[in-house]
Parts: sequence; C-alpha cells; structure tokens
Amino acid sequence: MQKAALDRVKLIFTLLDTDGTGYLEAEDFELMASRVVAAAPESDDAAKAAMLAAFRRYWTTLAAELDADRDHRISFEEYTACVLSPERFDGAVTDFAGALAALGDPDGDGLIERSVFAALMTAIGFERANIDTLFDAFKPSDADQITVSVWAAGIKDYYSPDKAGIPGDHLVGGPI
Ligand SMILES: [Ca+2]
Ligand SMILES: [Ca+2]
Repeated sequence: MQKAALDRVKLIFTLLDTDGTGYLEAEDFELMASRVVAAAPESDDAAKAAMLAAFRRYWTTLAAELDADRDHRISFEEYTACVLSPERFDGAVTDFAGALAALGDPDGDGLIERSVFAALMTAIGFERANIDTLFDAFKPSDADQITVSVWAAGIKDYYSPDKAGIPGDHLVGGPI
C-alpha cells in the first residue's frame, strides 16, 4: 500500500469516529450524516435523504466486511483492512461520493461553488486551509467553481489504496 493511502485512511478514520470513542459505530455515521446535511441548507429533501442513506450504507458495508471480532464496532486495525480489498467497498464509496457531490450542487447545474464545498467539508471535519488547497487542486473555473463529476472522482480516488500524489492528499496536510 502507498503511504499516502494509509495517511488518508488514518485521517478519515479519525473524522468518521464522530463521537470520539476511538471506534467506528453506527452512531458515528448518524451523527456525521446529520452534520453534513445541516451544512447543506439549500439542498432538497431527496438529496439529503440520499446522503443519509449513503452514510448508512457505508456503515453497514464496513460492519459486514471489517468487524473481525464481531463487537459491532470497527477499530482502527479493523478499518485498515479496507485498503486490502477496496473492491468490496466500491459500491458504497461510489454511492457516498455521488451523494456528497450532489449535495454540493443544490441548483443542479453540475457546478459547485467554493463556499458550498467548504461548508460540507468543514462539516465532515477537515481543516479549512486544507479544504481550500484541495479545491484549488481541482482547478476551479474563473468563477471559482468545480464540477460535480471532478469532486465525485476525487472522493473515489481518496479511498483508492494505490493512489498517491492526488488532490485528496492535501486534506492530510503533510507533504505529498
Ligand atoms: Ca465512535
Ligand atoms: Ca470490531
């Protein structure tokens, strides 16, 4: 595995442990989903429901695939196994990426403004400076917008163990 991929996994585990227990549990994903949806006041109910469903699918997939000791929570050690067989998470990650990127496009024009992007990424827990660097790495237009498809692809890359030197590495904040 690429070190960059492991660094990304470490960061996302910390953020997904929304209630800070040191383990991923069903409650973490409910809490995270409510925070993210609350950061998208312009989005319609269908987009919000899709985001909630994607968070729940992500959790049920993790629980089904990675809970080796069957204690209904995912430790960091259990979580790192996700990078060994990424194909088992492809459906859940694709769903998640699509729902999050769609939430960033409430008017449905296929474009995401920096302010909307920053609100969603801040709700997930990323640092504002890293969020801006990431947005810039997606090469926004003169109107400071990126496309839904670029962001969705960027989210999928973030979870890809064989990727390094990608825009998502900026979220980790270290040198890439
Ligand atoms: Ca937790
Ligand atoms: Ca477990």
